[in-house]
Amino acid sequence: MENWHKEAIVYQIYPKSYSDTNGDGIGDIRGIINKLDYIKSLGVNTVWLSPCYPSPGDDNGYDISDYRGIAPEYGTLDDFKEMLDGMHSRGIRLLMDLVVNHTSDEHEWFVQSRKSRDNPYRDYYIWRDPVDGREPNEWVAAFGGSAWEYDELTGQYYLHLFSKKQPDLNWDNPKVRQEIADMVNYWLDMGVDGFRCDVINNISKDFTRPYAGGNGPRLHEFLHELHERALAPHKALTVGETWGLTPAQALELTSEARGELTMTFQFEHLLLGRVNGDKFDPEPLDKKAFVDILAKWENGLKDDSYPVLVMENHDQPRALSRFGDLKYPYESATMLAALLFGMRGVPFIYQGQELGLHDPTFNSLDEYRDIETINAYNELKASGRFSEQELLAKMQYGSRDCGRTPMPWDTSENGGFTSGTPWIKTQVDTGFTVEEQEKDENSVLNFYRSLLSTRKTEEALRDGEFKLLLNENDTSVYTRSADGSTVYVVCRFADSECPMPEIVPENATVLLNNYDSFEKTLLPYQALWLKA
Ligand code: TEU
Ligand code: CA
Repeated sequence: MENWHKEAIVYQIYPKSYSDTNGDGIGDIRGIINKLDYIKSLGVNTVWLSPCYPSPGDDNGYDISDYRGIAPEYGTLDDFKEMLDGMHSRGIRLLMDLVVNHTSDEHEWFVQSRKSRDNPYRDYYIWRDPVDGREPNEWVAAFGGSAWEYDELTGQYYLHLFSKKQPDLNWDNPKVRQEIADMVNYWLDMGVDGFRCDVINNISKDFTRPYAGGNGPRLHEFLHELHERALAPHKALTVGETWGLTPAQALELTSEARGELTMTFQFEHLLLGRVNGDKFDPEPLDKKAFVDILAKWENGLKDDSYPVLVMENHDQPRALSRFGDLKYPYESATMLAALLFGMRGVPFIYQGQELGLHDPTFNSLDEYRDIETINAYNELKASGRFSEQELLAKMQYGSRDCGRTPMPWDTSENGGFTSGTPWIKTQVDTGFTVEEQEKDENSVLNFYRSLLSTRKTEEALRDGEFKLLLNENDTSVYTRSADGSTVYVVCRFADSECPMPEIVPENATVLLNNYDSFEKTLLPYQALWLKA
């Protein structure tokens, strides 16, 4: 089906933390297979699976050592095919994670590349001579330190925008591009439906910039080529992970006529609550800006592109802890869902978000596993500016591990995630397990189910036009309209009541409500979808 992305509702699985079936403390593909009926029951029709390829695990699988295999800790290729069949027979499509800005340094290409300057794989990566005995430029890696690593053996530096175990591929080399296209075809021929494309706007570097980054001069050319060689023939869906774009740049990447990507994520609202976007530097959330930014993207992409609606993934602390209110966990988690997923675009729901999870508590550095967190802690500690307590508070605020602890399935030890020792701590809070929420009609889980089924049946909520009518004093109202039918989305983004805004029609039909009543007062964190 062409354009199936407009109907997609995506559930992201982080395999390491989903469900463990063999007691090694690591989630696995058989664990996903066991949960397929649960996934189907949510009302999603697409799964994005974070990387499950062989990897030394420096960055939990985002450092791939074999693009065509399945990590032994996750299972076998046969398990993978069984999972894919199980999804397809339930009407669920599968997006894999395409991590092609970099490989692991243990990938055979890099093992060869670093051997000698004239190795046939040398130009698969980005090697530079030292400049004045130092790094070729000032670029800094996302996980700390220089983006250049010196390699004794051949006397040159290689580029790594992430950890030094994640060398960047050289997309200017046509052989690299052909290898990637062949690999993409390999998975698509197997029946995979598309890809989430990791840091994809970095594949073409802009070396004129003072800071590390992509959006380089050949980005569009590279993406169009991949589209022609692999994606278009399979009608594959792609969603680009693209930080820091403007709506105009996003349109360029996703307009249908150009044939590059289907959609791109926009994360601008996820930078809020952080001084200059620094995840370890907290500031109070600007709630008005949260809604204004979402509206800006709705309006910016309305003509020729379909937005992505996201507030959680494996790189982010939980939305309830970031944007919600722990004194109103049900009300604020459901309000955030109604606010975001009432908009035009493809909903992305990260595992555990459907339970309204909040961040787990980390008591010491050794409870963390994430390379970014551990490196940031060590860098900040070395600066001598913070006490141990302040450092731990910073990590608790921004760590990616906040979203990576295992799914709490039931109230047994380790939440039923594993019978062994989990790879990272589990936190199981009363009321926040699948088992309990299944039984509770008024759970976040069941709210997500009704939200998603309402979205599917209301024409205006699918491709209808978005219009922001009000966003002030912690109350926002927007409409979605199609073919003469209009849905009002009304949200109270505060722990206090306020009068119902006058622009809200009085005699509307309630499609969705996180309280029992719809009267003249909007209650704390109340959210309504109303049909005029
Ligand atoms: O993330 C890219 C990215 O820029 C950030 O979201 C990242 O989490 C980090 O905070 C940068 O400071 C993608 C993946 O989602 C992430 O898990 C990987 O670690 C990263 O790429 C490298 O592959
Ligand atoms: Ca396992």
